[in-house]
Amino acid sequence: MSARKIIIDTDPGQDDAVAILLALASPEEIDVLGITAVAGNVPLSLTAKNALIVCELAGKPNVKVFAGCDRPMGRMLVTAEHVHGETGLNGPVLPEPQMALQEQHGVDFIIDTLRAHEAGTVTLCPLGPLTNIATAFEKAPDIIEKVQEIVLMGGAYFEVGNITPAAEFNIYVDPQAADIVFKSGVPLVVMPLDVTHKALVTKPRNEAFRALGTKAGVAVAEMTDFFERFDREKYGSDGAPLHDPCVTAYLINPELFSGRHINVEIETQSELTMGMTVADWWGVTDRAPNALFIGDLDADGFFSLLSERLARL
Ligand SMILES: [Ca+2]
Repeated sequence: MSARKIIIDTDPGQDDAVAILLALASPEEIDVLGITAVAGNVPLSLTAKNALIVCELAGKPNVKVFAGCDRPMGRMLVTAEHVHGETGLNGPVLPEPQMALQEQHGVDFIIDTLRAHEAGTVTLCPLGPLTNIATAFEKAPDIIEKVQEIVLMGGAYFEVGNITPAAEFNIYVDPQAADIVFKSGVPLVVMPLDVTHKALVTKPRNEAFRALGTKAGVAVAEMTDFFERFDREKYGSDGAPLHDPCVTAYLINPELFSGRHINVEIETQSELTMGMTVADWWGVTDRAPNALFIGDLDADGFFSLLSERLARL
């Protein structure tokens, strides 16, 4: 089987960084056509720069990186420095990037790439708010039916919310964009908090990253050291959840994950529950399924895949 062509849409973010490293370390399964940055965890100027830093950390300076939208479609930008630090990549000391951003806007790159490829051959992998994807769909509706699949991190059902009591961060930041994507008809695979909170970097798992002794392995260990403090205080958990790498791990080995094909709708009206993913996990409505909503993973398999691949960088 040839490598799956993907566009990574991202707001790095330490866990985005690990997701990107995993993709770039896995050329047999994943062909990264480009990376588009979006405002989210930190403002766009930083997410775009961080995407460059991560490509260089991976030793892949030829990856094309584009800046996309700098704010959500209909709301003020909400960021998460309280989780990720001022730069979004706090933890390791990484050099200023030598690579330059591409001149084209990230949204136009998404549109042109889908138009240039045969239908059903390009997968979109959003790891942040869905602003770039929804903006591309609004600007060029002809591309929607060309998308093979969208595999995204966002939402929650059993874990409910992490930025408000009702909403997960990526969906909350741009619920309007999420609504467009979830109603688009494109096959969706969703990695909600329900599964990502099971991908915990425990101490032995973090030591395994550090023990790789490579630049990337040590940087990943230092990144998780940084945001682990936040999660330990907030959830009292054993370690930090690696949200976004669930997306790229799924592309490499979907058998690590299990879920249900269900209807998922986005709350866009109520301020109290804004950005909630209303997931019909129990099948209590007759609304048509629109997403494979993941609920569980083989955590040990996930972390051994991650260590094995990071060792290559
Ligand atoms: Ca992210």
